[in-house]
Amino acid sequence: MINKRDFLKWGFITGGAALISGGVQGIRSASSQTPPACPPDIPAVSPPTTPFVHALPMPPVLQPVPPAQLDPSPVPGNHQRYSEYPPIHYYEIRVREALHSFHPDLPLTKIWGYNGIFPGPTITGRYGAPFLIRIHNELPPDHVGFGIPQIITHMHNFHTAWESDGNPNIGFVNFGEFRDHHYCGKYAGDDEREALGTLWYHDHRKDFTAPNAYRGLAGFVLFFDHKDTGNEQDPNPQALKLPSGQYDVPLVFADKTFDAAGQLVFDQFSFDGFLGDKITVNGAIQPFLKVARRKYRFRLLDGGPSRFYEFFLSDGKSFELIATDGNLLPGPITVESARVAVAQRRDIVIDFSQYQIGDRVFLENRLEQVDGRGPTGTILQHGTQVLRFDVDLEAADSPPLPLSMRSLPPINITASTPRRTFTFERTQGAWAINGQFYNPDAPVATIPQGVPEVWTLRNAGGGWSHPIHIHFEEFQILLRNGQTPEPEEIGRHDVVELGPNDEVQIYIQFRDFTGRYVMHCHNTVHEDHAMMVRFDIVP
Ligand SMILES: [Cu+2]
Repeated sequence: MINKRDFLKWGFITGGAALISGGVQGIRSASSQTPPACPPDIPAVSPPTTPFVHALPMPPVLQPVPPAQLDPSPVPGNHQRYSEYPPIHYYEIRVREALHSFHPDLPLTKIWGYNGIFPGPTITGRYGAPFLIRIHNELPPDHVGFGIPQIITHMHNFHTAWESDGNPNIGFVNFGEFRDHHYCGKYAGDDEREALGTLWYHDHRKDFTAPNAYRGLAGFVLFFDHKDTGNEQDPNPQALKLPSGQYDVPLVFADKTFDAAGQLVFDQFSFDGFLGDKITVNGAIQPFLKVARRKYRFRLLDGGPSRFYEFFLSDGKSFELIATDGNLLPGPITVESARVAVAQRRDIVIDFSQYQIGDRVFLENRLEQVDGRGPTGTILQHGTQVLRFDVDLEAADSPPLPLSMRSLPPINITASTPRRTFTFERTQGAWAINGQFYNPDAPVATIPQGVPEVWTLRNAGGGWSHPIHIHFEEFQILLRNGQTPEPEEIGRHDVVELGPNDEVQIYIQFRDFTGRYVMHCHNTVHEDHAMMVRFDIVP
């Protein structure tokens, strides 16, 4: 079950690093742990769990509340948006500590969840329908252990005015308090080519994003419009008729480590990043999903904190990539794997009609990663099976995938297009951008609204990978290491993987709203240790 290399690694992790579990701080000894039963790419301390004995959970859809319940709204900066984009729907979320079952073999785990669940309830909406969410903090104020019971919620990467964006420094919500977030529900630049479908929300509290999100503060946001309608039978001629309803399945991957009592373990003292030894899918360790012989849309999300994934079907069959970071591609791309860095989303369509009833196929992560630095670059022959599909029944299929989905907005670069360079590096044991640690009081760039820019994002090396996230607007990749991007990267993005020594050139513009936004590494441990900049958009 365990080879020498793994044992050494395991011994190092458990004996050499100070781990914090369930609010108790201390050094864990290897001898007190159950030997790992998990794949060799993961240093293990969690108790063993039986694979594929429980069904994949699906987070419930958040239901609206009567508007009167939420008036008057208290965020001053928001009032100007209300008249322009009056909310049509109102929601309320309570952030609570609760008990959660990650696996029937484990004792119940204390988590933090939006409405007390992980993943949080799925927020759904349509372009053209502004909405407001009131988020209450009901976390225990006397909390002990990793994480801080103070929250800021970021809806990643909705096109949001800055005062509702979840800026990591602004509007800490303490126990008993709430904050209203107002979402205009508009396309960036009022351009339907800029629609995003698969988004997510998560905690973004400065310095504590990694532990707070690791405790469970993450959920999906699914947005629809007249093309991506959420109805595979939609008679509207513009509708893309993508698999919908029970055949449209969001999947959030989050790796976690558990102690013998089933409580979450997190290493607060490694700035490299944190890897868990159990990969959870929608809050379950190695679940199964019964599928019909037809097409399914899966929305893959890497929920972090630090692991990158490359997903394959265990039998090597191909599938269709249809969206990157929530942006539908110009057309489906046939791929054998889907790679997701922390916070990235990849929408794929798997056609199970190629299987027979009774067949079983696994979703497998074959990307080797042995520490928080990032993937080693090796694609394993046999990776970690994270989800089993059980082909179980017949069902009517959705129409064939459309050949064309959403065209890309144009790129307009001239000799006078402003250019900026950002270098991501390790400095003094922490993480810096252009040699500076995050300073929320000083913008590194003051950017004129509506002017396209070309940014160069450089990884200064050292063997680290950084998934770089820019708030508010999506970008297109012009060049990766001097080459035009591979087909999988031609779409619009809000996170780009910056591998060791990579240099990526992007095209971006900031429209519609002025204000304070941030760019940061979404390895949330790097983010918490200062790899973030503030930029301001000015009229
Ligand atoms: Cu990083």
